[in-house]
Amino acid sequence: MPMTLALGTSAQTVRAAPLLLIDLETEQGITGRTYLFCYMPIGAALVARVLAEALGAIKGERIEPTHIGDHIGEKTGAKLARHFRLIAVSGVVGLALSALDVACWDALAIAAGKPLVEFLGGARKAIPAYNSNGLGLMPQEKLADEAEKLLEGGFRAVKLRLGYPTLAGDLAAVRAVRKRLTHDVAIMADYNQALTVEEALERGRALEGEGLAWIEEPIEHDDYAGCARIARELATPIQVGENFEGPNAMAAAIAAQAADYMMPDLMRIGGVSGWLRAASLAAAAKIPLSSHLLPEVSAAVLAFSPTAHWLEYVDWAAAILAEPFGVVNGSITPPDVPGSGVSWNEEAVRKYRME
Ligand code: SMN
Ligand code: MG
Repeated sequence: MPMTLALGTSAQTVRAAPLLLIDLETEQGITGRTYLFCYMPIGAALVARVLAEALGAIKGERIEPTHIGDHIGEKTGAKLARHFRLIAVSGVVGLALSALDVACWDALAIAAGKPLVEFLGGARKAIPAYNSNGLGLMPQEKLADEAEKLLEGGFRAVKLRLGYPTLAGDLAAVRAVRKRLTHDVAIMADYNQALTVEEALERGRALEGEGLAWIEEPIEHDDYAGCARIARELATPIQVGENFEGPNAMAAAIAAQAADYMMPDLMRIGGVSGWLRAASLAAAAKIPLSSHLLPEVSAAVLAFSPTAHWLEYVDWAAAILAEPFGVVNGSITPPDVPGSGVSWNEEAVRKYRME
C-alpha cells in the first residue's frame, strides 16, 4: 500500500507498506482474517514461505483456545511453536506464527458470533488513538504543517520521529510541532533506537521541559539495563515494546524495569495469544499498555487489557478494508461485528496487489 505520508524514521524511510493478507479458511466455512505489515517487500515473501510450511503442519487440525500454563493460547499455535522450535520462533517465523494466531482467534470469534473483544471476555469500548502517520525526520517548516493535518478526523495526539543529527535538531523539531498544536494535544516521540545511553540521557534531559507524552525506543531495544537507567533518570516516561518477541521478552523487560510504558506489537508478541499474556504481565506490574501498528485488531485486544493506554493509528490498510475502522473523537471502538471486523474490499486488493 502506498503510504499517504512517508514514515521517515532515524533508521530508514518507509514509503510503501508491504501488507500480507491472510485468509484462514476452515472446513466449517468460516474464514479467519488478518493482515501483517512486513516492513520490507522481501519480508512479505519470506513470511508467505513460512506460512506455506505452517499450513502443511496444521491442515485438518481443530482451531480451539487452550490453556498454556496460566495463560489462554490457541492450540494450533502451540503445535506450530513446536514445529518451528529448532529454527526459533522469532524474526520472520515469529511474524508468520503471530499472524496465523490472529487469524485463528478471528475465526474462533466469528464461529461464536461475537466481536473479538467480547469473545475474549471483555467489552467493546473506545480506546484513545494517536495519529502515527507521517511526522518523519524532515525539514522543520514541513513538520508543523503535517502535524496540524494529522489532527483532521478528531485526533488529539500525534507521534513525532526523532534522532536528528544533533540535539538541537531534535529540540527544534519538537518545538516546531508544539508551537503549532494547542497544549491539550499529546506529542509522542520515537527515536527508533538511534541513540547510545549517554546520548539518550543528554537529549532526554534537554527535552524534559517540552511536555512529551513519552520518549520511545531511545536506544537498542533489547538493552534493558540501559533502558532502565534512562527510565530512572528521566522524568519523561520511556516507552518500549514494539520489538518484544514473545511475552517472555516483555517479562524480562519488566523485571529489569526497562520502561514506564510498554507497547507490544501483536505480530511480534505472539498474536492474540501472546497479547493475552502481555496484558496480564502489564496488569500485574501496573504498566500502561499501548499497541504498535495493526490498529484494527489492536483495538479489540486493548479493550480487553486492564491497563490499556494508547492505540497507535496508521491508515495503511484502510483502503483495502471492506469496512474501514472509524476514528471518532480521536478514539477507535472495536466494531460490533463477529471477529475482529477485518475483511477485504476485493476490488481494492486487486488494484494494489504485488506480483
Ligand atoms: C515504526 C517503525 C517502523 C515501522 C513501523 C513503525 C515506529 C512506530 O517505530 O512505533 O510507529
Ligand atoms: Mg516505534
